[in-house]
Amino acid sequence: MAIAFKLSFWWAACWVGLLFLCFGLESLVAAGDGLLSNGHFEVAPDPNFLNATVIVGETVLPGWKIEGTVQYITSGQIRGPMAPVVPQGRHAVRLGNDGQISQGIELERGSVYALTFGAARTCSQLETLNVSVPPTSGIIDLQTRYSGQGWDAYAWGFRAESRQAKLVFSNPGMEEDPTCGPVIDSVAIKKIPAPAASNDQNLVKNGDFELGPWILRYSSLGVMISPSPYEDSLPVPGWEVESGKAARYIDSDHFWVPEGKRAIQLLSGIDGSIFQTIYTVLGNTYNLFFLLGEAGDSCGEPMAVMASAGSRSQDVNYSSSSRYQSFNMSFLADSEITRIGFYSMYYNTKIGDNSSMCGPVIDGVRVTDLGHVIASGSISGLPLRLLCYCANLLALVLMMFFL
Ligand SMILES: [Ca+2]
Repeated sequence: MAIAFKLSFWWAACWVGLLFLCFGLESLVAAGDGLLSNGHFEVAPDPNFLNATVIVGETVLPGWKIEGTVQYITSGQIRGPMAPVVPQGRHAVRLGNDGQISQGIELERGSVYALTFGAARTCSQLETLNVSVPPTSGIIDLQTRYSGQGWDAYAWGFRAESRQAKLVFSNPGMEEDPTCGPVIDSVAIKKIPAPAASNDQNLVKNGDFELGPWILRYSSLGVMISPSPYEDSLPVPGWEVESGKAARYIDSDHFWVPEGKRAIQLLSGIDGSIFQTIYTVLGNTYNLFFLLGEAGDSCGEPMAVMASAGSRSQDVNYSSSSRYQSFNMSFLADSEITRIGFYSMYYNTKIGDNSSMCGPVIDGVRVTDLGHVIASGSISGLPLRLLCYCANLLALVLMMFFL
């Protein structure tokens, strides 16, 4: 009798534990690297909670909480010029007026994370997408379509302020047609390790671009890196994107990458330039080394980049004789902080596909300190200040002699 009671007690305890576990999983998903819970939206809501395509009910879409007008999009279901694109699989969601989807995620407090998601605009050219993990938020500009497939994957970085957080996508726009608005698909997350500290061999952090956001495995579009105001939580650590356009983060599974598995492709001329600031010693000479290549994506030539370091800049042409070439450029530091930057000299598109943007690839960026070197390099290593001091001393002695 006592044994039977004990067994029933343990069974009951197990059931209660399981219930709590299920409830916890539904409301909060531990964010390992990869897709979020129902991040591809392929697990559909019960058809009884769909009014045509509009989702009716806050918690009927598995994994997500819904607010405002949110449509559940099925590939091929809506036809015509405003037909939304489904980036991956058969299903996606579209955020209409005041539309919002959210999911609880578990993070490591203080760590940097990058979200990757597919997004497309539908009706208006001015569509934007709000992404936030409170208290941090950002706006993704969907005005430019970088690929001819009608959608792009984007990355957005943030620093985790708490262990339990909420990821929110929302549509900040108000359209005449309440069902207009951005489409979202394939939401993934990746914890971004801190880049190794710069050293004498290389003052550039993450110069090989190996640290960066999750790349969707099925996608050959890379991931767009947009300008971000948060310097300490960049999706490609160390590297910032300037102006209003984006640069494309690419992987060796889908593109030619000069070194390792990741690199960056420059698009959009000066509007999509990337840069990094490094600490330098005033008056020292440095060498900037980098690899310039093509992505193997049938990009129309010519391709060239403008490389800059401090006040020095140089245009470098890509030659199709090899997949990539290496370049060196020396520069004199005229400040204790020097900006290293690259941008594409042309607005390239793919051969036979003017709607797909492409461009040169940068990888393996290294800056090394050469010390004090006279401009010609003929008195290599002799300290400039010592020379000036000797010249001044000689002038003083001569003056005293003649007076
Ligand atoms: Ca690389």
